[in-house]
Amino acid sequence: MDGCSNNPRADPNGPMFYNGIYHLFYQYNPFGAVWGNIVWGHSVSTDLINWKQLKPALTPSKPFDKYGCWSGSATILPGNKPIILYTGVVDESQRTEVQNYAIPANLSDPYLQDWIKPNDNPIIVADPGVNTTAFRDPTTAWMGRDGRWRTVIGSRRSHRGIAYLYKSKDFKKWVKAKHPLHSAPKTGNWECPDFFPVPVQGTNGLDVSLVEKSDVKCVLKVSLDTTRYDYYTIGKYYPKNDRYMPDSNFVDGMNGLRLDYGNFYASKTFFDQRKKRRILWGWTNESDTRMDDVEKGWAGIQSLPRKVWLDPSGKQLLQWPIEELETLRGHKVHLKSQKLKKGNLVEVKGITPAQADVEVVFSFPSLDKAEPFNPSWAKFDAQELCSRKGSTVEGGLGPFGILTLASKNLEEFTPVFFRIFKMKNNFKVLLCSDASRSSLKKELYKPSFAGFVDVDLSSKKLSLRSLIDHSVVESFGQGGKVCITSRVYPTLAVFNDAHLFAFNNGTEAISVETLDAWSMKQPLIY
Ligand code: DQQ
Repeated sequence: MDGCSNNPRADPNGPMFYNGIYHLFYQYNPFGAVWGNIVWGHSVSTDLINWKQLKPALTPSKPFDKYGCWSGSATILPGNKPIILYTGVVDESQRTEVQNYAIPANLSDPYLQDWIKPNDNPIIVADPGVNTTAFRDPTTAWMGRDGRWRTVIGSRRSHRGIAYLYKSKDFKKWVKAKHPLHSAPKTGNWECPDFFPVPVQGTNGLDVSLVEKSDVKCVLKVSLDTTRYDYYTIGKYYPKNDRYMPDSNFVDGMNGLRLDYGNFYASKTFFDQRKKRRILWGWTNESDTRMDDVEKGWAGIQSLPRKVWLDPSGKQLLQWPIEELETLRGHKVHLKSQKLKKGNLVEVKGITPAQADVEVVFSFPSLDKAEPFNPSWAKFDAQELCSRKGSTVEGGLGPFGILTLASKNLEEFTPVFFRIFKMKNNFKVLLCSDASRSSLKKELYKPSFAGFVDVDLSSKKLSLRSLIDHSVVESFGQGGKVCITSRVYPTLAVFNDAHLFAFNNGTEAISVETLDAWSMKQPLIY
């Protein structure tokens, strides 16, 4: 799938909290449902739920951004002054990329509707030897203890992905650091890098200026245009030589950890000073065709805002939908201690399944019946395994989970489920969000997205939360250890004809310990 062919609303850009208002900018084509004419769309909110759409903040108009205002970030400078760093495309044939800045025209306008792109732009052009067509997406800048600003720009040299580090004393004159912040062979272009600190303990977020602190870990996320997924490593930033090193148990590139195992790309975080948390947004692109998008007149949505922090194990990040989403919860139903034998299907009635929030805890009496993991499957990644095993192929322990956006007679359904495999010395837990049966429509991308959940099964419990909203199912396995976003386009399971079930197709009976499901109200988009 080429996500780039249909991203009129795409990468989140420059998220920030400023004077009581949340700002979200995004890559946007104001003239159509396909990618092109890229401007910075702009929306504001006081609660991250209801959004007011404003006129675009940045549009191509100057020689330094004539062919596109591409992705970038916001930084709040001392004196409480926001500034945007973004990529400008300066010529069409060569697609030369440069970095520009923009500042609010009127700091007393609470919405910061007008932005000035001063004429001393561009402020960063590619140094000799740097690939000018892969030189983009500057990060939120931070000031080191030496008083110099730093920003990271994504790039590549041949197949080596590179995060260039640029430094400045005044935010205007930038110099490339001696070494990149980080780079890795055979990973391809690094789009939309994101670099931020996380406390070793607790769920709070930190301002990016704290990357130098000794008691924090740092996260480097890159978006790989070869696979169009977002990968991250966790490690340390070494101020002495201005480099980031992933800890030894992390790998760069496509074999590394993913923020989301589904439709989720070009993501970006920001530090929310208001609630001392770090919030992540990703671009959830469409899985329908370009023609469908033209017909709909739009394409591309933002994921739900997610709080992100370090798992106590230090081995991965955790993500959870921001608590404000719970204000949209309406009518609730609750199931308890519901036993599901092989083949059982229980409908969750009394809520609106096309727009719902579902939280489930499953339990099982033992792990004995877990299906042995065939060594020949070792060559499969989670997605391949999910597409072979699916939700209907009988297993030992699992598949069990929920069927979202299901039509009455199950002609269509998007199952989100676990399968547990027995390995030599431990277990492998697969979480799938399988779009393969999601729609009777043929020309759709219907992947069996999946990830492996690193979980201790001694409690014999697994938990799942899925947020369902017509064409999107965003799932969080085991408290946000594995997140999967699927875009699906049912033809029968729509509005009041959509159903929600809990199911088990494993030989071991399992129990729905608790299931809470809410109808979700519509936020205001105005
Ligand atoms: N989208 C932008 C680029 C970025 C890409 C262009 C990622 O700045 O690298 O619309 O989706």
